[in-house]
Amino acid sequence: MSQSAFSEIFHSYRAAFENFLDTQTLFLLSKNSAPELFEAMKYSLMAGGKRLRPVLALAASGGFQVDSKNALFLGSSLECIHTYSLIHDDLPSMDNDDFRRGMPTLHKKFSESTAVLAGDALNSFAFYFLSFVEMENEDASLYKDLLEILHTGAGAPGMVSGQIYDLQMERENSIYSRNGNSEDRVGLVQLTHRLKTGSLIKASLLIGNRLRRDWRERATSLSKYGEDLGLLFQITDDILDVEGTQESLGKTPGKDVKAGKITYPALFGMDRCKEMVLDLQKNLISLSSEFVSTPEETIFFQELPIYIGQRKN
Ligand code: GRG
Repeated sequence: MSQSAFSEIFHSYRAAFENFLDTQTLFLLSKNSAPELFEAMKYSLMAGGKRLRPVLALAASGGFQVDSKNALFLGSSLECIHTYSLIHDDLPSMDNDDFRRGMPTLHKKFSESTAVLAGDALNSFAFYFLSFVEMENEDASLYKDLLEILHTGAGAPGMVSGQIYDLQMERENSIYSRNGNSEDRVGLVQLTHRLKTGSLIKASLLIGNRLRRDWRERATSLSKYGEDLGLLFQITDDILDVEGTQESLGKTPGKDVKAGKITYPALFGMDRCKEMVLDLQKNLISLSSEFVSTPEETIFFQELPIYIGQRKN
């Protein structure tokens, strides 16, 4: 197994999604939005992220072995949610960031009110895009399940509550460091990570998987894989915040430390965090054997944890 075979698969999924975004998704956004709103959404969507969530949905749905149009619509939903969360997270009332994906943040480029509204619109488009998924066979619970997975990952049960905990931790950090015992702090950081970042990553896998006929058999192990992958992603993100540069990250590094956030490196130290990365990678590789069924899936899901743990942005 090699990272280059993985890289080829990842890039082919990503290229398919970029093409879909350019042709289908942007067309639907522009057709249904005021010009300034469209320009703002397009600015952030097309700023060039890794497209990890659409790639995960495509991979979990079976890649190109099946008709990928449905998975690409799901990818559009996920990328719209992800982009809206970054736009809102960067606002002065939240993380107050000037750079994202190597470019000025949306509220810096346009205005704060436009950034709030572009985020709102992207969130709503995400749910609209589910309506373009075509039902195959008689699958009466398909749309209910897609809506539920997206809401659970992106909404109050997932990402939005994670963001609230994150802001709360930042606000109350001095209280926690003075009064909270270390178990409370570890618990809160784990919960925040699981919800803020992990829940949308897990939802990306589960929503793609829901397109398959054998979705029921794979859901439990894929869900465990998604949880560990989310944790791996976030610990790596915390490490990058300490070790990364503005150039490689495309955003301001060192913000967590400056804000006095209780992160994984702050709690456990860098050495232990790097060990955790290795442990999670091993565990993920072993978990993947519970659900993969083709050589392409084996390469993708075994090598993905290495890619996530070694990423530079
Ligand atoms: C505003 C409701 C709301 C939620 C915000 C996602 C999030 C919650 C905040 C972003 C803060 C942050 C940097 C979290 C770390 C994990 C993360 C989501 C990183 C960015 O994701 P990537 O690396 O970004 O996939 P690209 O640019 O590659 O798409």
